[in-house]
Amino acid sequence: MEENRVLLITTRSADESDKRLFLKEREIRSLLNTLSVNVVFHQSFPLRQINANTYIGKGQAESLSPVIKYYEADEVVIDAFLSARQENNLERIFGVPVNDREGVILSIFFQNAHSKEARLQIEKAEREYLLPRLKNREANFSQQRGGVRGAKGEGERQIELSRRLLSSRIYSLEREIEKIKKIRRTQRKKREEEIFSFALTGYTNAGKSSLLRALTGSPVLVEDKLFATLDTTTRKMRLPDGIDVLISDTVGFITNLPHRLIDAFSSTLEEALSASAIIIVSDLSHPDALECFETTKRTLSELGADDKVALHILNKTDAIYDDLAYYRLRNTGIKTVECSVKEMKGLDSVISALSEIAEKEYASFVISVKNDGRLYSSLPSAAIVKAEYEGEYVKALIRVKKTLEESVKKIIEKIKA
Ligand SMILES: Nc1nc2c(ncn2[C@@H]2O[C@H](COP(=O)(O)OP(=O)(O)OP(=O)(O)O)[C@@H](O)[C@H]2O)c(=O)[nH]1
Ligand SMILES: [Mg+2]
Repeated sequence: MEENRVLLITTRSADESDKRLFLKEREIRSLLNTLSVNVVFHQSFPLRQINANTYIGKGQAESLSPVIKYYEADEVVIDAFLSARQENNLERIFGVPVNDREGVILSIFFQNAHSKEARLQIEKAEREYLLPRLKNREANFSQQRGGVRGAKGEGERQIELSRRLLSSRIYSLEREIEKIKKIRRTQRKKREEEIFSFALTGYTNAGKSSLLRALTGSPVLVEDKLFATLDTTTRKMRLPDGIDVLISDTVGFITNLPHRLIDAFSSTLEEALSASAIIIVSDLSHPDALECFETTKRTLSELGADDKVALHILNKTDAIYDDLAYYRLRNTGIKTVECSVKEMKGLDSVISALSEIAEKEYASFVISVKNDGRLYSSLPSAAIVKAEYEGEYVKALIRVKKTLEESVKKIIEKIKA
């Protein structure tokens, strides 16, 4: 399929530094790259004031019309959040569909959503985004064409639906998502009691999935793409001291992640963030690793999960971009370890940090009971760390989550009785 030809507009406010601007442009380009569109022209405008009708100045917008024709652009992408009105007016001036940052991120999510739950969530977010824009799009483009939003043709089909249909679909999606959430919550509650769990969080492309794969040896999708992971993937891992823990990997964060998407992914995020401990993964090869870390912390705090952050993993030590950022990231006050998943270096320090955190939640005690098999049939095998036989007795080292200590001790009393 031919790539869509995109004209990209970025803006610069008076207080933005060159570096910030460079990073912003780099990021929107890598987002567009993830969608495999072809940026045929890029225009950066100074932004003194946001125009309520056209976001950028009307004159600025009009000056681009001939450029769009010359480059035969199929669409315009602007790295900003537009209101439906601004988008509508710009589309009329440009004569081609206009997409904003949210539209771009939504399309990536749409492209990368594989599980049923992720698809439901992204469909809901997309429909909510389209709702106020529906009329405009129908009026502006009676002839539908492709575009960032329509990379899969799905955008077009949705535009054809009436507003009413859209609303009722959003309602039924909400109900379906709620049902899945309930099931997840019940399953989770049971699991939480028994096993310690970690959640890997961090900026998109930091290497969360790579880490999960390296630590657990299970096949997980790793890609040099933004938002490669949208689902929460959970894997079991046995720590060297014999404790089994769960590790989850989930959707990455990004600066200016539209709130609608955080909401949309609340069900998968909730799953990850309910972990016993949260790990932040930083990417040392990112030109603005510090800002990525801040964004992650901010997002976690908006989600009410920042108090669970127990470990900071600095990944990609093989490709450190900025020594000062590296220094600062090592001194955030959070327990920090470093690694390169690519070179398989430092993983042992990651594992010992995980052990140290998990161990605190476990209680160990030695018991001596009759060797009649009842110990093994009454307790989960993972709870029995070591057993020595002394005549008709067995002496065992028991280790369980502190939350289970009382009930396990009661079971042992019964065995003894
Ligand atoms: N140089 C280097 N690259 C790495 C390292 N670890 C992971 N990567 C690469 O970073 C890219 C992103 O890795 P992922 O594991 O998919 O990142 P993620 O955090 O899961 O990303 P999302 O799912 O998109 O949020 C891939 O191309 C990896 O091969 C590392 O230690 N060094
Ligand atoms: Mg991932």
